[in-house]
Amino acid sequence: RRASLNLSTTEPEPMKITAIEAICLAIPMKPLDPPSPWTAATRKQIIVRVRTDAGLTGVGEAFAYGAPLAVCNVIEESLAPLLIGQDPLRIEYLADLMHRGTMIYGRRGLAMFAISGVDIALWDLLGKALNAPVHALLGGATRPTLPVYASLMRYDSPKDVAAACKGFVAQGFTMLKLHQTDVASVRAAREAVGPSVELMLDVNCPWTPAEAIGMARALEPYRLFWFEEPVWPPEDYTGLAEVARATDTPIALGENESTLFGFREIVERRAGDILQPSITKVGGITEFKKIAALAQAANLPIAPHSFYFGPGLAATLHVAATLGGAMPVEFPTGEHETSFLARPIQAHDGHVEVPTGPGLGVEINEEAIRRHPYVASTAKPFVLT
Ligand code: SMN
Ligand code: MG
Repeated sequence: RRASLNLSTTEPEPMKITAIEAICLAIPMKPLDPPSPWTAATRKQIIVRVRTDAGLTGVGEAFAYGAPLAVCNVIEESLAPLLIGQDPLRIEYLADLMHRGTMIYGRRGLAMFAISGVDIALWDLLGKALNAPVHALLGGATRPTLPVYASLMRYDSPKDVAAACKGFVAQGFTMLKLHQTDVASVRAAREAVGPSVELMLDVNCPWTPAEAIGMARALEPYRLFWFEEPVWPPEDYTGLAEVARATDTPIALGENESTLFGFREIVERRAGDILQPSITKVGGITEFKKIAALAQAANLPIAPHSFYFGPGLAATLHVAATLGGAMPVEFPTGEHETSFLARPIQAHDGHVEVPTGPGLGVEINEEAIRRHPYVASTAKPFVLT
């Protein structure tokens, strides 16, 4: 059977999707030094596989925070029946089917995470079918490597933050993002790394706009590269716009928003300075590229959210490679006991190579699937604020 784009009615039958699998994993993290209260939650991972009658399989990644079984259920019970029997290469059409099929309970959150995972797998499949890397299908990479920043977990004290920062700088990172919510930790980080390392602060939505403005001012001496999601709730774009106007520090936001229309809201309200769409949450590669065009028209930079280790990180790199611009891609810190990629994506000197193989250019480590099936009782949810 031909594995190529086929829109003609006289050509042989196009390939068909035969199965969609969502695989929930719970892979413990290797201990961090200093330790972080967040490592337990990072064990929960989801791999998506789209199988076809041509023998080709696409792989994707979905994220779920505390509810991976729910995301896997949306994929297997709700999305798979829509897609099985369809031509996998008609991605726009299939994305539209998935968006409409989950409309009444989706649009943002777990159902959109599910769509994202399937969409990423469809792009991997398209690349494999055409023997081309995903970035080539999106218009080509602007460069072979991308700058990344080390995204630190949360630590228990300013002393631990300083030690962690020193460790990541020693590994070659020149940009670090903290997940602390206090000024003392930022001061300790700046003292530990000196003036030439860029520091970002991600507080995950704790404050009123007035409190956030107070914090932004208190943090100004430490010259943050950006201040991420300072306002509760994340979708208070009016409040975020107030904070953005009141400080010279760039405000970054968007990892909790989904879809082109969600980002249109952010852009229209001028809610911040740097957009952070997340490929496993916004609707996958298909939706991300539309958001990228919107950002370009609004003249706002994108610094992709990607606290991902597998196909989700690879997908981010392929799209980010086509964007150009100076913003770094998020690179997660911490390491699973068994990587779920056969060859884990690695950073060198603060950069990551854009994968070059067909599709996403990554391969799943089957051993991780065998050894670490999801076990609900051992996993604690993220507590962000
Ligand atoms: C984040 C959230 C949860 C876990 C790790 C990191 C974060 C980000 O908001 O990646 O920006
Ligand atoms: Mg964040």
